Amino acid sequence: MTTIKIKGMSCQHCVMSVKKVLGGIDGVQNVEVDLASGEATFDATQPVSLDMVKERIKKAGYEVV
Ligand SMILES: [Cu+2]
Repeated sequence: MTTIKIKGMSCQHCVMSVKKVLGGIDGVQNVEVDLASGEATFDATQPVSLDMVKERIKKAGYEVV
């Protein structure tokens, strides 16, 4: 399981947006996003580039810290 910390989420809508972004990445499954801690966890069924994850989160308006 991979855990990343995301900055900029302020409500459930943000959580859904981040979930959608992560869930749209090839090989990413079981995405969970916690608003209170700002943490997102997911399982990767194939190697997932963290740089790519950061880029996509950024495009959605949030930041991986
Ligand atoms: Cu929001």
